[in-house]
Amino acid sequence: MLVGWGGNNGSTLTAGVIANREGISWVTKDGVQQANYFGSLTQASTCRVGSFQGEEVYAPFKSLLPMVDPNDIVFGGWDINGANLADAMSRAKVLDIDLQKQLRPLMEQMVPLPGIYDPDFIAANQEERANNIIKGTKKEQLFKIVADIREFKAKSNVDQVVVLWTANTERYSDVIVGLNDTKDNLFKSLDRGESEISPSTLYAMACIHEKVPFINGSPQNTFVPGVIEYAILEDSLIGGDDFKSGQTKMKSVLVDFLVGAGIKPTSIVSYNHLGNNDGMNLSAPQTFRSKEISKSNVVDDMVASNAILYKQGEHPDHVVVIKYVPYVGDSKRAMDEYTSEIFMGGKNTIVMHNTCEDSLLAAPLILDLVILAELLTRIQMKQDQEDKFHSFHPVASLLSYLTKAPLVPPGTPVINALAKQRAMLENVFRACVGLSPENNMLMEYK
Ligand code: NAI
Ligand code: DG6
Repeated sequence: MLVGWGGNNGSTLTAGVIANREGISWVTKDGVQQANYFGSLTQASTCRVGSFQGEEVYAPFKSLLPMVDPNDIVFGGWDINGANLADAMSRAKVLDIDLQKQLRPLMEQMVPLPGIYDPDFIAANQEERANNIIKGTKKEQLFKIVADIREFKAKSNVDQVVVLWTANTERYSDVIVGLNDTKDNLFKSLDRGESEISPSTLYAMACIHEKVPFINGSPQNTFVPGVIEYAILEDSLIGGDDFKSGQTKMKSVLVDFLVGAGIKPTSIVSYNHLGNNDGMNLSAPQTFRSKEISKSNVVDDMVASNAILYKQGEHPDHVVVIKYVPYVGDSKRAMDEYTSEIFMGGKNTIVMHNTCEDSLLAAPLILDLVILAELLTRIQMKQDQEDKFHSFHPVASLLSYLTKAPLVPPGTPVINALAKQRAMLENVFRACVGLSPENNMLMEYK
């Protein structure tokens, strides 16, 4: 169930999964295009499983462990706008028209449930869109979401529901002692109808209540301390924050490479412009601030790893700019300049320009997050001294590869370097099938 189902990401993912399931192809000016899952870690990447007679052997990532097949996913969800998914797809202007025409009859009947709308948390420019909303107090809104989840599960007959937030970026909630700092205070605040409880926090609480995994694909602090405590007490999976689709993914590779090579990045300047509804919402200072925070902390672990290059507390200049340019629509432009100090006082400047449909990058990540979250609820572990198996910690740090600001259990290091994040996932999966972690020593050839 997607929160923000009728948005660009929600409609693009739904369309993409249906197109794959139905084996749809469509005509473009470059020829016939077949539906695929490019960009999805689970569906389109492979893992090395060993070597045989000098040949490296790779297996599809999705075949390592029993994972949900996208064809078996039933979509549902909420949106504060009542457009059906066919109209939402056409409003998004992401997919080719020949594909849209084929998908329309399969998507017209899909209509989002009313969502929780609070104009204080998203940009004022979203007001016109809000025509499908849940009325009532905060507590009534939360329990309407609970009822929606139960009804969806019963009607669709699925084994498990996973909820993922791909709705508009909210402003940060204030974290205040007595308000949302503990689970008990959060519930008391809910009873009082405190205005500082955001819609995304209400959806998260409803999911924890139902023990349904909840993933936050946007940058805001949905997971205030009271929510994290609630999830831990209920052992209900939460993951986030903010899909890591393009610019940040490059950053978490490039800076890792530079710092790992003994080169010192001293200035990182990242510009974006885009013209979709996400860009319009981010044009307000408070929502932009949420995104600025999640995009800015992504090199901290790499910088901290090299005390030869950086003194204690030293950090490269890091600036993030996002501008709304309606004409470019979903086709986001990301421009980055990395300046580094090299040998003997020299300077090295790398400049990158990336143009891509933002939602075509994000949709496969959503699929991965949902499939992996469901899988993580089925894996159990125990250490030598423990007598019983238990689930992983409910704060799902294993989803870090897919998020810009990985949510990790309290007291756990945050890893942003992309290769380390992938290795964590891959090695845990290998362990589940009795393979040792990939150490890249290649001792068999030494
Ligand atoms: P969008 O604006 O097209 O879609 C968001 C949808 O959420 C809209 O249909 C809106 O009506 C709905 N909505 C807003 N508040 C809601 C609420 N409280 N309950 C239910 N529905 C609500 O945006 P898009 O492009 O789909 O992006 C979605 C989110 O994903 C944004 O927060 C964006 O920042 C984040 N994101 C997107 C990435 C990408 O590459 N596309 C990458 C990283 C994050
Ligand atoms: C402009 O920054 C819009 C955002 O929603 C981004 O598209 C999104 O956060 C993706 O960011 P990145 O850094 O992963 O490309």
